[in-house]
Amino acid sequence: MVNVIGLGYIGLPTALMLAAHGVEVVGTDYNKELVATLNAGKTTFKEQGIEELFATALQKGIRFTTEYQITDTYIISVPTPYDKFSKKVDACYVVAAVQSVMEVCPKGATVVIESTVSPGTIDKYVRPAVEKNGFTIGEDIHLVHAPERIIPGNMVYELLHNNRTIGADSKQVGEKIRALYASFCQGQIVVTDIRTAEMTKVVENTFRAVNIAFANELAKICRHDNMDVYEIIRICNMHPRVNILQPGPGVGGHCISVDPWFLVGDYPSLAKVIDESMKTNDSMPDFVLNRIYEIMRENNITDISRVGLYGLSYKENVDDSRESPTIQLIENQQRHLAAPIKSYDPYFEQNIVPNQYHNFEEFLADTDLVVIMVNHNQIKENMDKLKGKIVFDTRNCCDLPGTYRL
Ligand code: SAJ
Repeated sequence: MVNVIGLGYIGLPTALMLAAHGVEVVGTDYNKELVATLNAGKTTFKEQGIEELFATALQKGIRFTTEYQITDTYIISVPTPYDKFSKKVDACYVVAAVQSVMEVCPKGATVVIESTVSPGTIDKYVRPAVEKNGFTIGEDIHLVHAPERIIPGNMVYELLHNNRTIGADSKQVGEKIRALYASFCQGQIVVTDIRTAEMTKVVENTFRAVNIAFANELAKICRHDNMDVYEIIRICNMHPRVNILQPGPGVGGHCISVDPWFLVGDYPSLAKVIDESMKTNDSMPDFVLNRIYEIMRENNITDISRVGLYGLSYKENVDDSRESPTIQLIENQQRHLAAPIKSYDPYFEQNIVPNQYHNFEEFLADTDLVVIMVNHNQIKENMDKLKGKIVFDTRNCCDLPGTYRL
């Protein structure tokens, strides 16, 4: 039996996937409400294909509880927050989960850590906590790091098809866990050591952050001299060895906007390109805000209450607002003591920001300048409703004539 600890964005789909493929699974989370919701047969977030997967896993007997189970395999997928000032990862939840496992696990159990951690975290924090407990690593308990790679919006497909990395102290334990993941994962599963696995995860997200920053920097350069960044990227990408990403209003989510800071925090004098890239990405909500003021001036809009931000999530077609550029923009704008700009997002029924609308038509009726912050399918399918409005499209998804871009 596998006990999956932490039933959030990664733990829940992983637990469901294992169960759906015939592995006996118990999911544990300390949040009673979350466990009650799952036990009532409801999922806790929206994601393509998750309902069907949930139904199959329930059929196969998955259970949810707040208790840690006595078993030989644990998968830990608890959050790893980071300190915004020191830029260092806080492994407290991971360590606490490992400590709770040690209270119940039999000798020789394997603990797989899926949570993203900065390189060296397991050596620095997890091993000492285990040893302090009198456990001998490799005998009483085995540690494994199996970082997740799935992308919100396409999690179910990616769980099945992505290649994976397993970091373990011994080949034998690595192979055992490889076999467990191979119960559902159709991609290649590489077995390596723990430190390497930790580093690969952070490097993957850093690669993407640096490349998005490059696109964002190009957008700023092109804006400065009135060039079309999208046309330039499109043409450059026709070169066989060039593949530039898309500029945007900023980088959100709990991965790409966070993980690269771990490297900056740990290697401040070495991680220069990464540091500058992160700063470039972080500057984008302000860049958008300045551009809004510019477009308002150009169109004689003097009242910010006639401006509306479409999209509060960090990217298209997800209900995840972690590190959302729109929320950062609203927070920055409010520092200027103005009333908060109105916003609307079909994925958020509850208020998450002040002056949030819950009806698309009402939002449009009260808005002269629509700022597309997120290219949800809803807006792409309703572009005709923006006719007659001034549109500032930060995602390059609107082809109405006169649309302003980054
Ligand atoms: N973005 C751009 N321009 C682009 C691509 C993305 O501005 O060309 C923005 C998005 O709008 C969003 C942010 O970047 O705000 C990040 O979005 P994303 O779709 O690139 O990635 P995430 O954060 O949803 O998921 C990433 C993935 N990592 C990589 O692609 C290397 C995913 O595979 C990881 O599992 C996940 O981080 C994670 O949990 O680490």
